[in-house]
Amino acid sequence: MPQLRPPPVPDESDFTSRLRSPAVAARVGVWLGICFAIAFITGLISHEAYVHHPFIAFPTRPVWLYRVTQGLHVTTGTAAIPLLLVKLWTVFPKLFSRPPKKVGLLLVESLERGSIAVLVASSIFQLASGLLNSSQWYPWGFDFRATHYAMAWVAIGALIVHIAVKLPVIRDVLGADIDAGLHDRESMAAAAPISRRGLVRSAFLASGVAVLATAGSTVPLLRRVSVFEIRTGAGPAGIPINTSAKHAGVIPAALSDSYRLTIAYGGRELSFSRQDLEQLRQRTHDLPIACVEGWSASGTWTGVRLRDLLDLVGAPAGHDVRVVSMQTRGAFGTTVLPNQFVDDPLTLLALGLHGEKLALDHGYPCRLIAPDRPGVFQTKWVRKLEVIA
Ligand SMILES: Nc1nc2c(c(=O)[nH]1)N[C@H]1C(S)=C(S)[C@@H](COP(=O)(O)O)O[C@H]1N2
Ligand SMILES: [Mo]
Repeated sequence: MPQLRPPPVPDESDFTSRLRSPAVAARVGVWLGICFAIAFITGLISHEAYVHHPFIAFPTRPVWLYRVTQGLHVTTGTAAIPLLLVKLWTVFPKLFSRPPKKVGLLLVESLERGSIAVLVASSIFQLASGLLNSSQWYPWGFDFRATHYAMAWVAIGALIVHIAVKLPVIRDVLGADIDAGLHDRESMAAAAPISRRGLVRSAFLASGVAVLATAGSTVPLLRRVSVFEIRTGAGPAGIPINTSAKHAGVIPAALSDSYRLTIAYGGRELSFSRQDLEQLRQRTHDLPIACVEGWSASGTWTGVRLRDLLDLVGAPAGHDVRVVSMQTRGAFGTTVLPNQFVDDPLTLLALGLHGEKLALDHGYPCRLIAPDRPGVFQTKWVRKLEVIA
């Protein structure tokens, strides 16, 4: 019987392309590092906007801050995907380098390789889970936000170790011409179909295309080239919809004549029909909806200032408010609005958008709209506002 042998494991020296050079890896790596740094910082900001800190209050101004940081987060994450693929391709032969014989060197190299393994795994996880999340696809069983946040620290930690270890090489190859050959392996002699410069430019181009294809969800001018972004601009009043009234299961309750908004503080409760709310003093403000998934849109909202409503039940400033919707399924039926948003004069219980009655899918009879707040907390189909003692 012929023996089945596994194919031989290649050696680093079997990879001969001139393109798989530290000079290429470092140039792509710089931009990858910049993307990761921006995504990390804006991710921390998003995390802060989500957790309700009793001591560090998330600011309510500028009203567009979360819109910009979250747009940057998703854009830099998207831009990083082609860069990471090219970088992994250039350094791939390293996987097959023979370990050094000396114990001291072996220890250093094990640490280095360990950190790279962690970096590669966490980077792929971050970019893949982020991409799926921004395309509103949640095929996993874990809490996306908690996992993506924890992995961000792992990735950034491993990245810092990686840069520190590679600094001498990075300095050398970035200080010289891309074709100078510093730190190249001896086997890198084969001709390549494109130049090193060509490969680096292609990586940047692919990254730019990925950005243009997604950034239309935040930058209106880019909308027409954003082929991946089909949600933006669709939806009543030109604003996309996240969770329709049908999906939330609120249509009968939202359209019912017996609809009342209840406002509760201490033992006091007042209730308002939609007509009652329309009789109160109306204000109009331009405020964005900025979804964590990266899309955002400006709206001109008309409605009752939240603070005015709370004054009617005698609630003093400085209290958080529980915003309860008619939605019974899903995680975002009830949210808590921190007091700095409650007391901000721009925070509205909106009844209209762009001069029209609020569409059912945008939260009719009324929805919350607060400045500089992640979209997910801009609760629609509100039925109760409860001042938390
Ligand atoms: N009750 C309720 N309100 C909600 C949601 C929801 O699922 N249920 N989704 C939120 C999310 S994730 C976003 S981005 C905004 C989007 O508002 P829009 O659909 O009017 O654009 O609504 C928020 N309000
Ligand atoms: Mo959202």
